[in-house]
Amino acid sequence: MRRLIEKLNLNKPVPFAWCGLTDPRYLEMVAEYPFAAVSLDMQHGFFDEAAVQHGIAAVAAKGKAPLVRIPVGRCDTASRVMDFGALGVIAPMINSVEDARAFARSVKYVPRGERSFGPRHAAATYGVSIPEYLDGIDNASLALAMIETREAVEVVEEIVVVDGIDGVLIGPGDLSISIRQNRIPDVYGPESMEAVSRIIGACKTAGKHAAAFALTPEHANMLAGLGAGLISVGIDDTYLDKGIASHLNGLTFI
Ligand code: 3PY
Ligand code: MG
Repeated sequence: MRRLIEKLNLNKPVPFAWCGLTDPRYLEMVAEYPFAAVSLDMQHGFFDEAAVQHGIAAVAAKGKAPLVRIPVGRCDTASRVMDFGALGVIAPMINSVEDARAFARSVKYVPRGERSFGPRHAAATYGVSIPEYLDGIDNASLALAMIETREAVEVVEEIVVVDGIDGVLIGPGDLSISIRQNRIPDVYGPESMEAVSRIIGACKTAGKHAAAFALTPEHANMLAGLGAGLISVGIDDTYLDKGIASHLNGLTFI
């Protein structure tokens, strides 16, 4: 388990899974696929704190990095899921430098932040001592600020340089809603692509990670080509739809 405390290698694009369904056995099965990480969604998925605790343990037990998307504005939850053993936190709707600073402070310990001391469960998750955990976690953990509004794109260069922010994660649905002022998302549609390039460019310039959400392999490949490093591919619905559909497609009697 010790190797998980090491930073994810994001020098080349890697896929990660995006889960809103909470059953730990399901999460173990997802984690067995070649994903570098599995993210557990408390914003739009079913994860509450108890489910996140069990989900983190299930993902870590499979040797994959557990990431958690917290609800909007919940820096207290960011610290808590780190204490449960998350290796990264994804914060939705980071729209300003102030939002980014508050988020980063909740994920990192002093001197970079103000995460409160309570790491015994997290250290145990990785089979390391508390001093080892305290020594390694701020470097290993990922504080990813979601950039998903026009307002955020306008200050993305300032957000990415905030100390403790390890990178950003593009939320293409909300980004398109904000840019087009239309509640029906146009994920990676033409009106979003200038913002997407600007976000990835800002990360490259600052030496921070560019992560992104994708529903299809086509979008994931496009993002890898633009220089994104950590790219989610699909969600529970698509994992299940494609799997079930492929079984039913083979039947001769329906
Ligand atoms: C978005 O596309 O807005 C997201 O937050 C992805 O879940
Ligand atoms: Mg969103």
